[in-house]
Amino acid sequence: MAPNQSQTTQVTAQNVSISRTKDDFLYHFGLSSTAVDMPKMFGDVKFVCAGGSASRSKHYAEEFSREIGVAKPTNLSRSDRFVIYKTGPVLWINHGMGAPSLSIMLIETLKLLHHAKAEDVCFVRLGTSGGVGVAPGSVVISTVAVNGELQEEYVQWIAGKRVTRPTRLCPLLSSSLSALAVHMHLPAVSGKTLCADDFYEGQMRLDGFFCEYEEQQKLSFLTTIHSLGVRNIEMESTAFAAITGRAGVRAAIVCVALLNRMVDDQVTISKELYLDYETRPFKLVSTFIRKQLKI
Ligand code: R2B
Ligand code: URA
Repeated sequence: MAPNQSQTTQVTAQNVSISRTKDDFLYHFGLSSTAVDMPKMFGDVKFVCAGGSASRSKHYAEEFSREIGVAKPTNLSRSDRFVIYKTGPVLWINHGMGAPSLSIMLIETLKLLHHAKAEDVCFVRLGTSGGVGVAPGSVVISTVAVNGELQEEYVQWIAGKRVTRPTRLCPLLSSSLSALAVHMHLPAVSGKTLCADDFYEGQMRLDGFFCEYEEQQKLSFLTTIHSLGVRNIEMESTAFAAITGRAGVRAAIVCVALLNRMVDDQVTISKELYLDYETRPFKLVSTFIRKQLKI
């Protein structure tokens, strides 16, 4: 996993107009590529840690700054859509909920890293999810991301046509994280992650405003996906895996299960337990990063 000096890979936009443009405005970060010195500010980035909520990203960044002994970071984003915190060579950026929001964040982060001429960058999503046959609090390290049709694909519609992109996570990154989780005695499992396009019907919940299936059908679906190796359900993994894979950067997904969907639909855990659970992906990923970067 350590960046191999002889094989550095610069993040490079696969769009000639971006390479030619004088000034590129990253609208959802409120940052222009010429107003700030991108190589100076972001050229050293080696890890991008992404999570859904802005406050969780801030919390993770502040905790990491304490761990590595650097100043408490401030939000570098100039827009209220996303936050960006930088602690040494690690960025903490939120992506909101669902693939469309995540895709905007990832594309603008990749463009930012392109302008910064950053090299050998790894992306990690630290998130929450619904476990499938795993106990609440388990950390699920994704091996593969599948869409609602259980295909390892992220679906886009471009010019009125359905375009599919393969979902690619870095197997070495995932297996290294799994080995570290064992070493740290964290309750972790590795398995496939189902990416749904909504929280309710798309995840076979029985507690939505609409529901046209029975409990038996929900359980049958969850049993089927469990037998196919799915261990959790969330809402961004296919886009995350496909966009990073297409960009040629390594990526991993580490999500804590807030509940076991075989048992519950409602997320009713206490605030204290929620905070404890959402710290688990951070503990694993921050330890991993510190080992990799020797910081
Ligand atoms: C997990 O939690 C969010 C929904 O509550 C969503 O962003 C996800 O993937
Ligand atoms: N996030 C999801 O998408 N689903 C859950 O069940 C919990 C968190």
